[in-house]
Amino acid sequence: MNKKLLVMVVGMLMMLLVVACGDNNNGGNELNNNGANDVETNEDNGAEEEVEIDEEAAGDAEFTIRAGIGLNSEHPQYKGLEKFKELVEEETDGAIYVETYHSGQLGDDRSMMEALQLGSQEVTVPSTAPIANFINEFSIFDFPFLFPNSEVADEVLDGEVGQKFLDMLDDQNLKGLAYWENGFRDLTNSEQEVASVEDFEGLTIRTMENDLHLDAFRAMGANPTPMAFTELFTALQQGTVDGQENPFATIYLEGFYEVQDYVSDTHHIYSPFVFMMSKPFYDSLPEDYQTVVDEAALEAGEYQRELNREANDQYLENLIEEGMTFTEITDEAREEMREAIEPVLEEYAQQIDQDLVDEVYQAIEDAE
Ligand code: KDG
Repeated sequence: MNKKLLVMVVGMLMMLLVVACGDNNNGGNELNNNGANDVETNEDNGAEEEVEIDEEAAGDAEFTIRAGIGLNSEHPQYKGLEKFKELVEEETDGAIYVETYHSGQLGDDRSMMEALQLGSQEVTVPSTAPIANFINEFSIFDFPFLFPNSEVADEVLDGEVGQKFLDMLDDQNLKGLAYWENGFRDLTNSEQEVASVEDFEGLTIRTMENDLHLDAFRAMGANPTPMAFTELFTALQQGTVDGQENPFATIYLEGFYEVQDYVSDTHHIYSPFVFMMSKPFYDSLPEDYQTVVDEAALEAGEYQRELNREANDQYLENLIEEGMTFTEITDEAREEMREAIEPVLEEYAQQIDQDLVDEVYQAIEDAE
C-alpha cells in the first residue's frame, strides 16, 4: 500500500471511530431523558454500558441513585419509583438525587441485577422469578397458586419469612429493602380461548426466565419458552410465541391487547416485586441516609401496591373494550391446573429446601 493510500485509510478509520463513539453516548438511546415516554427500549438488553449520571440534574447532590425497571412509565411500578424519588430527595434535602428509568432502558431484570452487583446501577425492582437465577430459594414465591390473595401475600412478605428471603440477597452483593407488587398473573394468547387445563395443549407461551415457570407450563401441556420482558412485545407481534402471562395492568398498559386476542383470569401465580439496591452503594451511605432509603422503599411500596390493586378490575374492562375475548376460569378448572402442577412443586420443594417451603406454607396458613 502506498503512503497516500495508507493516510487515507487511517483517516477514514478515525472518522468511523468518532461517529461510533458519538452514537454510543448514553448507551445508544436517550437514557438521561428522565421519565420520557418516547424513549426506545434498548435493543441489546444484556449487560449494559455504565449509564452516565445526568450531572446537571444531579446538581450538588452527594449521591445519585440510578433506578431502573422493565415496565413502562404508565405502570404503577414506575409511579412507585417516582414516589421513592420524591421521598428520598425531600428527606435528604437533595443530598441524594434519584434518576428513574423505565421500559428496560437500563436492561432487563437480570442484567440490571448484575449491574447492581457491580455497582454500575443502584436500584432495580425485579419480579421474584428472575431473582431465582441468583438465589434458588426465591422460586418458592413463584409456586403456582401459593398465595390465596394479596392481603395474605402482604402479611407473609412483610413479615419474618419475607425478611429472611431479603437477607439472602446480601450474599449476592444486593440489599433487599421491600416487597412491591407485580400481581396475579393471567394468560393471554392469539390462538384460542383457554378455559381449562386441556386448552394449554400445544400453546407456545413466553414465560419469565425461571425453571419452575417453564416446568409448570410444561406440566399443563403448554410449550413454554423463556424470554426477557424487553423482547416480549415483538415476539407476540411476530408470532414467535402464541401467548404470555402477566397481570392485567401489564397486559393493558404495555398494549399487549394489540397483538393478543384472548385473556383468561388464570391467576396462576402471585408475582411479588423486590425493591433492591446495590449493596456496595447502600453500605457507602451514611446511616441516616440508609434509614431514609429503607423507609422510602417501604412507603413507596405501599403506594405502589395501592395503585396496582385499585385499577386491576378497570384494566380487565379496558382489555375487553379493546376487543379481547375474556374467559373466566372456574374454581374447578383452576383446581385441575393446580393438580397438574402439583408433582412439579413437590420436586422443587425437595430440591430447594423442604423445611423452608414448609415455613412459607405455615406462614401463609397463619396469615389466612
Ligand atoms: O420491571 C419488572 C419487569 O421487568 C418484569 O419483572 C415484568 O412480570 C414481568 C415479566 O413478565 O417479565
